[in-house]
Amino acid sequence: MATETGTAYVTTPIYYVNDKPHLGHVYTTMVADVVSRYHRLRVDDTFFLTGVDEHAAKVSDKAAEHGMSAQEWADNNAKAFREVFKRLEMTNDDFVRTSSERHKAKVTEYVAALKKTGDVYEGEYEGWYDAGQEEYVPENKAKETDYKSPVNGKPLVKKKEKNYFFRLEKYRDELLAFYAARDEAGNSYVQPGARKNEIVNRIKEAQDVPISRTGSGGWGIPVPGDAEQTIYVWIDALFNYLTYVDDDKRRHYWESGATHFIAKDILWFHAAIWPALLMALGKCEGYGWVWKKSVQDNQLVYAHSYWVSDSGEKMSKSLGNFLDPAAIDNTVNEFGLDALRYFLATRGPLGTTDSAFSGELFAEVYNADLANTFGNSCSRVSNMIGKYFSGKMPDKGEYESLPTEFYTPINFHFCDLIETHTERLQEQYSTIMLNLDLLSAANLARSVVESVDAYIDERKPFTLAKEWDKNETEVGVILGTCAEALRIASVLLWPFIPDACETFWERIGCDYTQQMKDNKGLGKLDAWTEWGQLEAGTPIEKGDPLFPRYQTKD
Ligand code: ME8
Repeated sequence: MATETGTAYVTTPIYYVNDKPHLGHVYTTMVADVVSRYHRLRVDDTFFLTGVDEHAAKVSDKAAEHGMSAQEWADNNAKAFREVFKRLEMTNDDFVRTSSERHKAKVTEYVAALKKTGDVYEGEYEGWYDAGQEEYVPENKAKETDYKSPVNGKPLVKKKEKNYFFRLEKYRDELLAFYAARDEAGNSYVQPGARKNEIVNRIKEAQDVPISRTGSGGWGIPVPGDAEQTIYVWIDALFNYLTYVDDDKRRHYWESGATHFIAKDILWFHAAIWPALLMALGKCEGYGWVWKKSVQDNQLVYAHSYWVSDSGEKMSKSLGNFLDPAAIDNTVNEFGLDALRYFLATRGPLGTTDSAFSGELFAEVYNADLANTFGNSCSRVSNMIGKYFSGKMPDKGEYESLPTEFYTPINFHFCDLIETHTERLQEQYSTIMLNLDLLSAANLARSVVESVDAYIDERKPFTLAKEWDKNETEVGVILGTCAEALRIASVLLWPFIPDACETFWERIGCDYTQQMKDNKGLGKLDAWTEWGQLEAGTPIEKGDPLFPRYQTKD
């Protein structure tokens, strides 16, 4: 059965520009990048969006501290984010800036529409405000944490404001029904599923939320019809997922159901307020598309855990304990971009446990998973093909017609490899990828490489080659099979280590990189994982090691 293909929309949070980017931001964007690359590899028409969130009070405060206008400060830091993402070869299709005219105009339209239906109304609000997070904390939560910020521990401030509200309470039942329907379909809206109960309980008690503030000094989007009020930064920010795809060319991405990657800190906004806003907007004239069935069925929020420092604290800008762009740059210079991408995607806090970033673990994973596995196996096989077959792909034969001794239990590794030509492997990989289990997807691809190594160790082509006249065919079958299996592994590994895979493809005469360029960046996962595409006689280049082994310094 061929894997279903279609359209994909992948997003990251838009990051505050009060300061420079750090590992946390790079992480979420990297994960979203790997997933976007997977979608493109399997021919999905993909849109990957990241960007920055500018209209926060902490941005204008920080700008004032530095004697700059909020816009100048935002411009500088937006540039820093854009540069880091470019340097890390993120494949985002656009970059959100909430100070862009496009975004501001659309948000104004959405809020005006919500005012018209009465889901946004004027009122007064008093509550506990977390200035660092720019959000109100409900009374019961505030009490639990002794009226301190659950994120940075600073005291919460009692604040009273006249402002506009969103009727979240009205959407409680619709939200709960939506959650239940998704659970029933076996496709939880909030993932990992372990995070869901807390949200559902909180929805049951949800009250209307303020969506505007006064005294922003003009930094923000004015509430339509009331220039004294500015749209609260969180509402402004959530709408980015719509504003950048709200046109005839891009709307189908939204309609396919977005995959929103975030960390657990901002889950409430994405898990409750965001779908409720969509439900409300979907009822406004001309906006039925924002909450159509395909969105309700497929949109999801994946909330990962935190990178923490060695002492277990969350890495954050305000705490000043983050791995900054310079440190990230050093890591890339030392190990290569593929290594960083691979490490973040496979050893990061994707599930429900926090991860500590350690240089030691990084080097260990690099050597074990990349240098000693894929890198070494590619060198080993191409070196032997160079030595025994003058650098030409040997004839690996048709596995159906090979001597039966190849099927004995002793040769189980060979059978493993042969199975790689079936659709099973590719299907398994796709299922895992679509479950966003990146470590298992990478492990599955690596298991093919491990089978190659085990097969070589078992059959010992280097020993067989000593009696060349007798064993030439067998050595050819072994090495040809290995080269073919490595080709398939490289296709599956491409979202994680694209640079190395593209180099390898060039060396084995596969024009996949060119094919992707010619096809709007889309690959052909199904076709490329079919067994038997390396033809006998194709030149196989040796080249330098793809991942030179890292020697630990004392
Ligand atoms: O919250 N570990 O922006 P933000 C893992 N503008 N991920 C981390 C992290 C860490 N230690 N620190 C940050 C905002 N992140 C809002 C979002 S979206 C409509 C508006 C990542 O700059 C993670 O993705 O505080 C987290 O959710 C995000 O950065 C918060 O970035």
